[in-house]
Amino acid sequence: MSVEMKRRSAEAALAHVEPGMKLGLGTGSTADEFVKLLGARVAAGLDVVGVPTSERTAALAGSLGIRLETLDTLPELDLTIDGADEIGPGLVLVKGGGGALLREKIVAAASARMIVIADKSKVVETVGAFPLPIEVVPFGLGSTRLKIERIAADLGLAGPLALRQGRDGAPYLTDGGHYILDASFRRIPDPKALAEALATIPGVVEHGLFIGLATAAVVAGLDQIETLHP
Ligand code: ABF
Repeated sequence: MSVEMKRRSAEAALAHVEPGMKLGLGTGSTADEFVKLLGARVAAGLDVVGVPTSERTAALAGSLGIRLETLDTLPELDLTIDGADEIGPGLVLVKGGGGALLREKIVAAASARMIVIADKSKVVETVGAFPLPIEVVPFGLGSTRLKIERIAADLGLAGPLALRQGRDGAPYLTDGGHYILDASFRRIPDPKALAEALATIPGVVEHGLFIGLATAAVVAGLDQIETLHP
């Protein structure tokens, strides 16, 4: 997606921000566009406070003068704006390509509303073409991987689980110090069943299926912006 389309989607979401709001700030290149636009509004006098979903977003938002808090001081937020890797029917999302899924989900769950910003290419009929990020504890990786393969097989899903690598060739570490397995199931016809099954595995910290969290998605096409609802 062009930066221009990301910006237009972010601009449309910015229209939902009101003075005094407590905002969840997403992660990723589209969320970055939102944070930059928000920073400009804050510089012009808008009074809001943000809770970032990653160290990366915290650094960007802080550099733009956006006042930041945590969920310890602000346990309930008004609105979270975040990107997505896939947007399926009912606004079931796949997220976590940027590695921030755990904090993104905690922040989204703490928010009264979540608006997803994306371009039209992220909208899919069935989620799963984008490999599903599954955040796992490093301890017991082999056992956790086997359990994921087995519960997936029970649901008729199969595909490689790739341990995400960092730039240095070592396993990628999330902000929480966990690994990510990227599961290439290609199609996930029943995301709810998979989400429930993954939640039963002790070594799985979280997964990138966001179900029942997004309240709207602002999707930028080439020449129009569409708002989707669950
Ligand atoms: C975050 O950023 C993630 O959950 C998702 O993986 C990613 C989308 O990135 P981009 O906006 O750069 O496509 O929202």
